[in-house]
Amino acid sequence: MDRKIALITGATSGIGLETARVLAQNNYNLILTGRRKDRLEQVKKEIESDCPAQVLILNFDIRDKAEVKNAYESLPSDWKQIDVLINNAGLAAGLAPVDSADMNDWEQMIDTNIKGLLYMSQTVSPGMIERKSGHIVNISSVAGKEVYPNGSVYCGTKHAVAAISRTMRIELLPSGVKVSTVSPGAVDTEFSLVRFKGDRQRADKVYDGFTPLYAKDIADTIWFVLSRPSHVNIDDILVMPTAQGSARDFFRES
Ligand code: NDP
Ligand code: 8X3
Repeated sequence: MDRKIALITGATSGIGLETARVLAQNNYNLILTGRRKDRLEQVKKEIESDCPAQVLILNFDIRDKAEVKNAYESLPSDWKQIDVLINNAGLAAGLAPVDSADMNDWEQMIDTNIKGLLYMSQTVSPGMIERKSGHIVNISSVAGKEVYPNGSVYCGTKHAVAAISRTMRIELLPSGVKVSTVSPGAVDTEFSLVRFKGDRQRADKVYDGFTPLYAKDIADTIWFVLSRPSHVNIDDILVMPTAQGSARDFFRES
């Protein structure tokens, strides 16, 4: 295969889906993951009909470490030589203070955003280390740099992603494997619909009165990070909508 291989977690919507489209146009074959199998099949069909990329889908829940390992083991051996891992799968569940938030939401965010990312990294990085080549891109957030009320655990998970990324960057120095963090502000994806458990009105209000980022903006940023020369590592990049100045400051046209 002369195309490189990228594994993107959470490729059924939003940032992961757009990143799949961008990388397919830039000489990558893709391994796409997520829980919604029908969507994965749809994306595979779309990408393979649009460009010469090959797409392999892995349908599993990233919170389950046995499923993560089994999914990787099910890959044909040449597909196990993953050049790029995009740790993108993640979510916010709820928006509530510590004294009354739903503990199940906490479990879901911690298990997905932190533990899922770790399971994927431990599964894929040994091959990269052995080959002395590879790039891991972790999707954190402005919430990995700042906090906001009612977002303690989501912010906590994204601070953890930032800390894990910085640690892995140092651990992987001898192997030459790159580690980058991409930290977006508000991106109009299914993120808020998931956070508010299907409440479309509440989700839409998040993006009211200003132009948010779109998934393609972050996919293009990821491509920028990946396409630097071999001696350049983008350690961390914060990308915000022009109308957003911090996790809490937005300029909204009324
Ligand atoms: P979406 O909800 O559109 O996409 C989230 C993706 O994560 C989906 O493909 C979903 O797939 C996958 N996912 C969620 N839980 C699991 C799970 N348990 N197992 C496997 N896959 C899972 O949101 P975004 O594209 O916005 O989010 C992508 C990343 O970007 C997240 O890490 C998010 O925290 C981060 N981010 C988002 C921002 C925003 O404003 N949108 C800003 C900053 C960071 P499926 O449901 O099919 O399993
Ligand atoms: C998503 C952006 O500000 O809702 O990471 O936490 S925010």
